[in-house]
Amino acid sequence: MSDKAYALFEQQQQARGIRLDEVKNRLKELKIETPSWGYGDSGTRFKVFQKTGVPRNPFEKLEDAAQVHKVTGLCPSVAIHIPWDKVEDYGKLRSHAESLGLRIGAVNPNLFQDDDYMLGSVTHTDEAIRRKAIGHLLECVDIAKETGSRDLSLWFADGTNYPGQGDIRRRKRWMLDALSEMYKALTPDMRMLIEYKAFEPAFYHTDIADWGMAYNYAVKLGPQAAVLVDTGHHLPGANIEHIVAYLIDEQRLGGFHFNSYKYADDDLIVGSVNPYELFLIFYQILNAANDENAAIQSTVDSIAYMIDQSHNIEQKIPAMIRSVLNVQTQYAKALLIHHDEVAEAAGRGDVLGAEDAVRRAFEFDVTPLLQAVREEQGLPTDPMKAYLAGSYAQDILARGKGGASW
Ligand code: PSV
Ligand code: MN
Ligand code: MN
Repeated sequence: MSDKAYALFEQQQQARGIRLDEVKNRLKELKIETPSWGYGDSGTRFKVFQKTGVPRNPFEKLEDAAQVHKVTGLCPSVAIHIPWDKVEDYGKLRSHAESLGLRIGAVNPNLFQDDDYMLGSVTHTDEAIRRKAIGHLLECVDIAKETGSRDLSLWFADGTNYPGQGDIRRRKRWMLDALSEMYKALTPDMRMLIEYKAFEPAFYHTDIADWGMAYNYAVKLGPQAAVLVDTGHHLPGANIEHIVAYLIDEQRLGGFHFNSYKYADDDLIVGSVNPYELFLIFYQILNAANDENAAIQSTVDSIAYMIDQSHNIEQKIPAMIRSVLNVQTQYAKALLIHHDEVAEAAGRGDVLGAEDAVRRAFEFDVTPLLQAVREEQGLPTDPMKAYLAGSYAQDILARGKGGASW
């Protein structure tokens, strides 16, 4: 993209009263965490495809993640999943991350892959199994202390397939018991992010099925608990932006797991089918960032943006680069919304004018802006091209097949 294209873009935005210096600063501050499990082999319940060059251990997953950060400048932290990323010495894993210019991000417990958990983990009727599950949650808090992680992201597969299979109200209380025990173990700067999911793997009821249930647990637990919105976990037609705005206003939006889906949660590349939804999510966040209430601003500032995708058929590192670039693009577009214009039109009752003021920002091509920002940051102007032109993709083939998988 030429300087001419940027000059034109600048002129257009200045004429609209958009402060590009502020937009650029915000873009430089955007951080998106990538998941260790997005670099390993994964699949559907029908098959896990084994790819050549996939990382063989958590250390190599970090090395792959470092490549994404190197070309995008957007991804300085990596979420881990225990026991998939279990190592003997977490201090060593942390140092390895630091040597690559990264840090370890959210710690994700795994309460869904042990045979004991077939009928539930923290909501199992058998007390011994509930204890085992709580033990794992506490182990993850200890790991977070060693890795220096602020967030523990919690997703529970617990639920039932048939009416009568479980006592929903008793399970609700067991869930709260487990979360409360974990909450007490947190250090003051840690957070518990509670994820919800409408269905799958349980198909009749899921113990934390929607944002309201996650919110209720968070409120009962205390200020260090918040809701984690996984964009793929809603029933079709859900207005995710509304949920986002509501949770921010209640100061309980802790973070996102970004991905996209067409029919149901399937961890596809974020923004690949519904970029406007992603843009509208950022619209709500940026609208709240202007709130005069400092507590709301600080909620916005501490939102953890994370990718949660397992790439089945895609090349893993390019798929992750594509994902974070899609997030950056929609964020950049949302930064072009003129909030006063929207408010002014809405105040006049001008429905179409207000909608137009939001949508217009989405319609700008932000390529010249992103290229200018990358140039200022000393990053490649085309991160995907830069990665593909390098030798890393070739070099890792030496790892062979049969890498880490879930
Ligand atoms: C399962 O739906 C899931 O995709 C959840 O979103 C979790 O966050 C993720 O797996 C990792 O445990
Ligand atoms: Mn998730
Ligand atoms: Mn999911």
